[in-house]
Amino acid sequence: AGFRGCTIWFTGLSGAGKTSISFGLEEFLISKGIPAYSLDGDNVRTGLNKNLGFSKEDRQENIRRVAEVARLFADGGQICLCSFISPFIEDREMARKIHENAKLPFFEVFVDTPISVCEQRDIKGLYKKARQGLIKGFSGIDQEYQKPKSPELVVTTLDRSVGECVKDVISLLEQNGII
Ligand code: GGZ
Repeated sequence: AGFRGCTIWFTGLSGAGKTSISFGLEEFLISKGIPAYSLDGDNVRTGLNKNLGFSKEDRQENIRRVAEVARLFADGGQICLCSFISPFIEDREMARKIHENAKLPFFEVFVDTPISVCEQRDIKGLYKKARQGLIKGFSGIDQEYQKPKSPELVVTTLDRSVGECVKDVISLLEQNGII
């Protein structure tokens, strides 16, 4: 068989820690000689998906395109790390289906950080703006975030370092024979 790619799909609120965990994991994998690449709003919404906003329809199209790109990366032998809020169960199921149809492993990881903590951190000041009504349709504030019902892994971040969270995902990959 040999090494085949896969996709790890991080879902969670803005500021939950998805991208930090993804970058930490990417660094670990690369250091072991395992090809990995991270996709997130910062590198996808500025280019490929710059014509998309945050309505339910646009988020769905965002997730669809990202899932197709991830499938290509995974098919090319990479571990593709996707960090998107992806607030709707139906859209995450679509991403999963796209991988299942291509017989590529797909792992949904719920980065479970309470909204109160995300809002307290408010790294980019977006929660404040959402509360003020300056941003409409913000996930967890005035648009829904649907928690995963049966993700492959739940990572809690409260009182834990990024390194500890990364280890949780490494264990998942080991248990599934990916690494
Ligand atoms: C949620 C928003 C919004 C709204 C801008 N709702 O913390 P961030 O800044 O860096 O991550 C958020 C990012 C979300 O993009 P995604 O592509 O992950 O979303 S989705 O999967 O739902 O399509 C946030 C910023 O964009 N942002 N407006 N209204 N997040």
